[in-house]
Amino acid sequence: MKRRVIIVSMRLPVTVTVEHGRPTVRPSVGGLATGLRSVYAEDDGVWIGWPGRVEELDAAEERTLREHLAALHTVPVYLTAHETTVFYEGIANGVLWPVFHDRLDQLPLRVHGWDVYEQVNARFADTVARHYHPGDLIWVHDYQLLRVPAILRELLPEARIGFFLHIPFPNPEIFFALPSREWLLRGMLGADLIGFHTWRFRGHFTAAMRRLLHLQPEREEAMYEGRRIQLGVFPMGIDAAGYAERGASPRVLAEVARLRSDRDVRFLVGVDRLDYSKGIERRLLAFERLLQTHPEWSTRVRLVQIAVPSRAGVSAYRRLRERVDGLVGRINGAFGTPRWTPIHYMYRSVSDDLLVALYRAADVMVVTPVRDGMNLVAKEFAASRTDEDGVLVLSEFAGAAEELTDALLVNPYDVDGTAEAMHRALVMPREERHARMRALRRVVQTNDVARWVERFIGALAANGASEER
Ligand code: GDG
Repeated sequence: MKRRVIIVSMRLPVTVTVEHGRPTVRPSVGGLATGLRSVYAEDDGVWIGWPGRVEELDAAEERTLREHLAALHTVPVYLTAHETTVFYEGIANGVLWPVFHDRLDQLPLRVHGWDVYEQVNARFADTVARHYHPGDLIWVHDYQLLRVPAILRELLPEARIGFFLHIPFPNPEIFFALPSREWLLRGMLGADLIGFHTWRFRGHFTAAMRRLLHLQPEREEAMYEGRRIQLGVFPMGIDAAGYAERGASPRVLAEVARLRSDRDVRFLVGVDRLDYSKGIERRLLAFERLLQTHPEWSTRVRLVQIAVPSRAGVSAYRRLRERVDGLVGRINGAFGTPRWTPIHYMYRSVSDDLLVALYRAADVMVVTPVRDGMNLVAKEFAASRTDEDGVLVLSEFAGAAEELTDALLVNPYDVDGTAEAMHRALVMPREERHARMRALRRVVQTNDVARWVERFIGALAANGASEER
């Protein structure tokens, strides 16, 4: 029998806008929303999350918003302005994000706000409890909600609770820097199933359990407070068929033709949120190095870098933006000519069609994060390439590297080595490009987002039976 699923994530899969006091709600098309639509929208399930900052609404407007959201099977959890600052920007994005991405240098000197973190997590858990019917499966997502499983376990001792971490779980030596490390770990352990993108992250997690809680977890499960907890590896996929269809559509191909109107200029493409985990600065330096060491590429190659504005309320992100602006200006100033600009830099998001057109136009896609849970951009690139062409340069430090072994794998800290990989990708013979791309496409097609959802829900519903690949 199919069981109802309650999804719990920081953000709802909708975009809310308020114009002239009238709230409107549109479903968003992100990977998670697409993959999970089949479980929350079609089977009477529900998705609980934050609709984003909505202006102050009066009671009638709030009711309208709630009705719109209910029609999309979603339930809002609101944050006050103070909570947005302390919980979301302060703790989640200012403390947990850097630590989980190995960036202790980004930690504020004094960390405070754990009480607000607990308070917001408790509100999420309360909302879940209000919508819960016995037999439902609860699936909690990500680092903003690490305490939700434990709070829910108190409220609903019998419930089946799954937790998936979308970002890396760091090496315990780094995790231990968190003042509230034990409390956070115990938060996750409220779940019956804890999922990670990779074997490595799961290994870090079990090591932290051993050293901090003196537990003896096995590789795939652990006993904790008399309960058996499954520890699973579920590398997230994408809507591969959707990207293939868009990639082959006449609109996108027309855009590709416009982008590639100058046949003599080769294209490198990078697409990231502007985040220090994405390795954008070293990528720009590697591109500069390519122009220095291989001057034959001068005027014959360009890097199109999309940097999507992100977390501008956190000072580390504002500083990063200034550094990237400076680097782009310096490199273009040093190498540009009246008819050629080496780096085309866009600090904004682009439409889905333009995004896929860039994937299709790229001779080389450069995905070089210094740390990344998975990285869906790398997978979307491969899925879009129905022409079976294009080379992926991929960081060893992206979770995706465990699966996409036919990419040119690079160490993003090795700027010279990354520059050489860019060169190698640009001169790679056609046969080799096709062979590698075919292999990449097989992986993303087989392990798509629908399969990811099936595997996680299957393991959660299986009452403890292991669902390892
Ligand atoms: C977290 C983890 C993990 C980007 N620019 C535009 C645009 N995008 C879309 C991409 C892709 C998504 O945003 C970015 O996903 P990533 O996986 O690359 O990165 P994070 O946002 O950091 O996601 C990550 C992921 O969670 C899932 O578990 O893989 O490691 O950090 O889907 O297509 N979309 C459009 N315009 C843009 O300009 N339309």
